[in-house]
Amino acid sequence: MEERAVLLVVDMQVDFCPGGSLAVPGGDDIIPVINRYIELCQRYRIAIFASRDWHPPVTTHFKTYGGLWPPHCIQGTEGARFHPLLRLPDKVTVFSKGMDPDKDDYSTFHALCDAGYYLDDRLKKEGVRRLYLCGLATDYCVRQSSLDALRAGYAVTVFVDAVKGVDLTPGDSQRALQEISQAGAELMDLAEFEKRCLR
Ligand code: VGL
Repeated sequence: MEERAVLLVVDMQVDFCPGGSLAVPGGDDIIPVINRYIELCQRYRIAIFASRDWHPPVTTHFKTYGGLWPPHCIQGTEGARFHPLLRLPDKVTVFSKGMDPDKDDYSTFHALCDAGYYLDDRLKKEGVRRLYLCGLATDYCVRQSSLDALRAGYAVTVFVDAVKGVDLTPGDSQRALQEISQAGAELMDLAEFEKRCLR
């Protein structure tokens, strides 16, 4: 595979997994699959980026302050950590989002890395053309990030066996995948990705 690509592991945090304060049902079931994607990407020199929800304690994103959601992924708390079974490489680049107390923000395209770059700037700087996405939640952050990536001109692949959704309304995740696919993203599973790597 010659084109420059990045694997973006979206919001695989304690609070989004069973036991957490905004658990996506079965959110931790995808961890072994994501770990396999991470291994393959490392082998084929695809850089690994990880995004995280990183909220202040008071934000209009939370129910208590007028939003949709119970408090989750509050900066510096246990719930905001990456899931302990997730095997991110030591040199993973982390992008944080949701820091604005007055806004809902689901897209990793609004996230910042420690060095102060937005995701798009960082990808452009490194000449990346394709984004592989996996993680949580299909119908929120994965959806919004995929659509923003397509709009920004990237080729986008979503790993369908490594995402899970909230489904506040039943079927939201399925509809999100359809929307992402219709917008021009490729949907792929592990077997297909393994084949692509060997090409
Ligand atoms: C998310 C629900 C609430 C996400 C964030 O990152 O997908 N979902 N907050």
